Amino acid sequence: MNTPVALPLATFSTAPLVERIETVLVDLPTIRPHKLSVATMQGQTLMLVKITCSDGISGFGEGTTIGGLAYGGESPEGMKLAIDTYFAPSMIGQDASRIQALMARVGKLVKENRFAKSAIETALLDAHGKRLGLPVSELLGGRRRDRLPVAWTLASGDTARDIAEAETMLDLRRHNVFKLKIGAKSQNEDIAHVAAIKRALGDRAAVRVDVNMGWTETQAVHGMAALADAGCELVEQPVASASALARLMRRFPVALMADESLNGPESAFELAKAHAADVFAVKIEQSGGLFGAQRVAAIAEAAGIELYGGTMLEAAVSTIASAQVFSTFANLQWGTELFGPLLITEEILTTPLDYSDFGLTVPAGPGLGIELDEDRVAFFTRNASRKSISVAI
Ligand code: MUC
Ligand code: MG
Repeated sequence: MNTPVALPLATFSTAPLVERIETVLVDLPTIRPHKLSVATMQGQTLMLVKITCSDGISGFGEGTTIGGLAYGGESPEGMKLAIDTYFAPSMIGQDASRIQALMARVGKLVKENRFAKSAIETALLDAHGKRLGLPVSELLGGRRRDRLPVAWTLASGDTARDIAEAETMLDLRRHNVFKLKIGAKSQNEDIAHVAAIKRALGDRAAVRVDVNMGWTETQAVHGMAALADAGCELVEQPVASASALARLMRRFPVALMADESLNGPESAFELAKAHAADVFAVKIEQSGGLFGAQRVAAIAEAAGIELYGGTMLEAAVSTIASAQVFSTFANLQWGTELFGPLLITEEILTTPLDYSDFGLTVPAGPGLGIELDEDRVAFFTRNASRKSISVAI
């Protein structure tokens, strides 16, 4: 029989420890008002977090919402407060390289706050990737693709302007899949808007809609039939309730996608059990992080549900964290909508992301593989006193 051997203490003493956690709010303008059924966005606020470790390595994470608290229970300001007050004290001094163990520790102390958890986990993965000289995708099991298709959202609120915007995107070869935000106007106006855009673009582009829970179930029955007739290929979260989603399934020749109903692996399991979606819009923030997003994808694959890489209209940090994990999915049948950085007027990276040929290149450098422009971030950081974190890497 083998005698158990105690591991030498030195094994643990060299582990990089979490030394400092800093958060800032960064307010950035959008290129135009972005109109959803829940809010009209004139800008986006990023909650950026920087984790510095005892080996001198640091990583960045990002949390965003849509229209402050209009979309869900977390706001950028709330994430900052939660991280400063509750996450940070529980993480300081802990091993930064045992990311799943550290997130489990945080999970015991912080029950909800999935968006803040996603930002923290991203920062830990960014740091660890830099430490090991590997992209985050490789820490998550390895990427299966280096490029991701990227849809664009038409949400100016004006049909002619949306058509002109789509034509520009097609000319630039930046996007050929368009998601239309509807649900704020009357249903007849919305259907006419979608039909006009699909008629103008024809076979040159795919048209999908996101109702952001704006319809009742009876409205959805009429609306989905009309959207299918108009040539729309997918309807995202037309109603709020998961049971209503299940009742709408397979009644119309148009795919049904869950977004707001999908809040991490447990909800993915419930939606799969109820046959409530053809497609899951996986988002790292709603999933509570990158590992959570992989668990959601695994449940979808087991249930025969197709996958789409969603966004909370994040800027570069969280967009690339999403890209790193989406690149590991076995299937990504509906592509992604990782266009957030393009909705913002400001470039906050030293080297811009590669959006070309209707897709986004997943960076190949260590960690997230991006570098923040310190001066640009400091300039847009909230507070006149410029109490910004250092963003140098
Ligand atoms: C959502 O509900 O999907 C994604 C694209 C967009 O314009 O809004 C987001 C949120
Ligand atoms: Mg949505």
